[in-house]
Amino acid sequence: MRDAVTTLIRNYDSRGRYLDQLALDSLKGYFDTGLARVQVATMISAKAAEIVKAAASQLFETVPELIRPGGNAYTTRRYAACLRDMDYYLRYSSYALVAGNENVLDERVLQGLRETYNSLGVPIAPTVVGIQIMKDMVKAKAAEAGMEDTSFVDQPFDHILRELSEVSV
Ligand SMILES: CCC1=C(C)/C(=C/C2=NC(=C\c3[nH]c(/C=C4\NC(=O)[C@H](C)[C@H]4CC)c(C)c3CCC(=O)O)/C(CCC(=O)O)=C2C)NC1=O
Repeated sequence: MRDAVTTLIRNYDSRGRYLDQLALDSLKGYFDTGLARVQVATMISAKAAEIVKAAASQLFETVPELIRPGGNAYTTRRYAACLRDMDYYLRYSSYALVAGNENVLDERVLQGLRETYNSLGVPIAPTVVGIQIMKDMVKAKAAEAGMEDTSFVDQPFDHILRELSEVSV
């Protein structure tokens, strides 16, 4: 698992170089958003259950077939599995936000995920919609809490969306 600082140092060390201006600018960007990253992660921790529940109901309103007979989230077990997956995406996104790096998502969440979903018939397009809804909710809550620039919140969510859909978002 890596973060913004270790990734950068690793990069420079592999070339035997001192940190240059580019490196220091990128570190400055990370530290400048550091407090905001922790604030958003704290907000996510406090409101995770609420966010997952609200995002799931919005998803099921948008794609009602999912919870009808024959839908992948139909039956209590699969409904619960779907909400649990959404909770995974939210929790690991909060880690990646603090780390300022998406490596934790690659290692812990995304590895083999498409294959698992395909073999179980879990549809990827609505999963993407669900993650997008959570991203928008987190950003809206951060803005409500008075945060002016919430653009850094996009990074982990967009990373998952990109990897899942394998198209640029
Ligand atoms: C921490 C990393 C991690 C991830 C990401 C993860 C995902 C994950 N989701 C699964 C299943 C599932 N995932 C879903 C999700 C959905 N179905 C839908 O229609 C919706 C679109 C969507 C919710 C948004 C469902 C319904 C299942 C159960 C499928 C089945 O067993 O038939 C499974 C198969 C095993 C199981 O049921 O637990 C895995 C491994 N597991 C992990 O350990």
